[in-house]
Amino acid sequence: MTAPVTIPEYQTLSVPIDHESAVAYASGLARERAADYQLSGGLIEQAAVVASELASNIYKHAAGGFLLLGPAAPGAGLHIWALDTGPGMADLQQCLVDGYSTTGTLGAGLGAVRRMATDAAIWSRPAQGTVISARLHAGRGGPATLPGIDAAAFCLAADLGRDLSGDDMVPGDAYAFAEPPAGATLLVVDGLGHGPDAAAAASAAVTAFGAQADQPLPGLLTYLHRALRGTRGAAATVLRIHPDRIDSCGVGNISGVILRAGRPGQQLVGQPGTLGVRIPAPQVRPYQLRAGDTLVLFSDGITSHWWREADGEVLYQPPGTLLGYLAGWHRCRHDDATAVALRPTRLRHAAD
Ligand SMILES: [Mn+2]
Repeated sequence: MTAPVTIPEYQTLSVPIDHESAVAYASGLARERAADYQLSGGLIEQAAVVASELASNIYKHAAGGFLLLGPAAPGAGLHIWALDTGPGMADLQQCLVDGYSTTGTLGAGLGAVRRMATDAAIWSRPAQGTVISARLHAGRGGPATLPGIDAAAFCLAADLGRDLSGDDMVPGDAYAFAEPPAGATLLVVDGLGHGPDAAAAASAAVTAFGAQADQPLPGLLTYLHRALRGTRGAAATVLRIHPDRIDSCGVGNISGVILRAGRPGQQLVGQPGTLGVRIPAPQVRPYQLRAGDTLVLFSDGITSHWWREADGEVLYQPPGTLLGYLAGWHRCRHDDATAVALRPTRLRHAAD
């Protein structure tokens, strides 16, 4: 018997729906995680029903797929993704209406998902597959943090096979949000390599970030660098969200891209270096992020320049379905994979 593994709060769990028993397993796991993420009573049961409907959908109608379960970051709540590589759905709006179904129970299941989730969205392409993103938030109207910004995130551990000890399934990546008076701040970190030593470096960065997130970004990155001495080291980017721009400061291979009007606009530029080992004098770079733009930060467990292969339509997707697409179609399974997407939903700066 292996020792129970402590799941970091930022970790997203992946459940392959490859057998009928996976439906009950996914539902039970959603119930557990919903409690971990401060959902209460009725919402815990609703999370279990949503996971059960989505998983049984995949089992009955898709050639193969999986559920992702993680925090509805930032803030309290559960984010469930259903990803399948089946034929896709011809008419999405119809599929979200109870009673409509192309193949038996599909429509009814999705209607229940839409009613029970705080928000639910679907992206589907014939012959490619389907992403369903469903979030259950503790409060009405979504997360209390990051007002005016739709945000989503996942952090998946490398999938190295079934024979590993539990520790190897802890991600060597991490992300964290903080809301200091200086402005909402985000960390994405990738501990070198994968496995327990990478996880220790990533976790040390999250702890240090929580303690000093109110610092100016160069000071914050330098603090993280010192906190990671003695660890294996990490790549990391810290972002601060201002009303009229986003400031970014990072070392190593955390990538970022801003999608504007369905096209990849700017890519975020970092500096060479490794936190905990050697970093240059940190530089802050400002970027414009307008209402409707989407900023995606991601570790190297997501294929670089994924937007070049993406169907143009997917680049317009909101953070939930966009990240589901990345996790389903652009993830390198042998490495930990983290992505965070931010989209301002209203104008935050009158002059812009
Ligand atoms: Mn990596």
